[in-house]
Amino acid sequence: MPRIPLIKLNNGLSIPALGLGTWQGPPGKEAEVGQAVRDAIDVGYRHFDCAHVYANEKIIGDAIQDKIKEGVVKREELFIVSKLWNTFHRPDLVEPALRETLNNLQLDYLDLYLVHWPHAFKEGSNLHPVDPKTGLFIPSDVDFVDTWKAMEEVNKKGLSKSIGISNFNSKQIKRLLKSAKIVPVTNQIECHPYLNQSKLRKFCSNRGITVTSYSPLGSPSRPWQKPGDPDVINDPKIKEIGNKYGKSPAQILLRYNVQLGNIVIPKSSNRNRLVENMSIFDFKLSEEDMKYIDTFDCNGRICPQAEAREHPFYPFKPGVEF
Ligand code: NAP
Ligand code: SBI
Repeated sequence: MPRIPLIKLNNGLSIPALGLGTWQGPPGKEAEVGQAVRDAIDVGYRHFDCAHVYANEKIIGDAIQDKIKEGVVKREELFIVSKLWNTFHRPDLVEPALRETLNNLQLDYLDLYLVHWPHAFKEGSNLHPVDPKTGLFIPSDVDFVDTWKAMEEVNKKGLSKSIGISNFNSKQIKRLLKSAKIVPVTNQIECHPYLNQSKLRKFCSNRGITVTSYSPLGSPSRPWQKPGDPDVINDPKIKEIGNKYGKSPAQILLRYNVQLGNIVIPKSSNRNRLVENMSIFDFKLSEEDMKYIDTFDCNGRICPQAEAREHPFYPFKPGVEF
């Protein structure tokens, strides 16, 4: 079984450098994730990236509980991550949202809880409140600085051993750190050769914040993909590098991310590809190849959540450098 190295967080705890993504894209595919989590635990995954908005935490919880009951793994050997959705940013909603996630996952603590996006949506039972006139998400005016205070409280209560952020830009992190008592352990952001995030990675690293890379394979089955859109896993240059090392394009993309120093969370529901994706710790890309892959950077963002673009806290506004 390939060994997955650990990365030290700024609070002394450690996270496996590779975890399983559990966002399944289009509705109707939620059930697949249960088998994927069972297979992943069997083949050696210990880190699982979940979120309330993926609407599958109960299925994942069942799979984890089965594997604990079977004696394959103990709770303390797992690293379970979830995320606070945008409709629960109001400070009084943070602990109840986390408790609902814990209930679904059938756990009494998380290893890491993230603020999923810096911008908040109108509170209520609709996770995606859209204004029919504009097609844009209806904002809430909750400030992420206030949300973070409530995140610090759930961390102090032991409901999550670590806390972090996702999709925050450098300006937003600076603002958060001005009032934060607890520095986020990670910023989970999109990262792959077409968007290698060199500035934001350096910025985070200088502040003791790790980077967790999402969509590291370019999210080839994202629901909004159109012909001609960026498709990094099918880039012939990546394939050619793979041929040189006797590795697949996915393994080159994941190894690139790991060598940047990032934690990486590819999603797969296929047992062979689960093994393929974790078999990346037995080879090293040369400095020259790392630099070559760095040159593929082309601002190729594939996960912009564009329907939030008018929100004052939208992180990817044109003009915000990184
Ligand atoms: P991804 O991991 O880049 O790509 C997943 C896709 O690649 C799936 O269609 C999968 O299909 C395919 N795949 C997996 N391994 C493969 C291989 N070895 N060869 C060829 N194809 C392969 O995309 P993602 O799901 O967008 O990102 C990963 C995770 O990051 C998510 O699941 C989620 O947990 C997290 N995420 C977080 C945010 C955020 O806002 N914080 C946003 C996006 C994603 P099969 O399943 O059929 O193998
Ligand atoms: C969803 F559950 C629905 C839509 C959606 O679009 C943006 C990307 C995202 C997200 O916010 N986090 C993900 O992992 N995928 C998502 C999730």
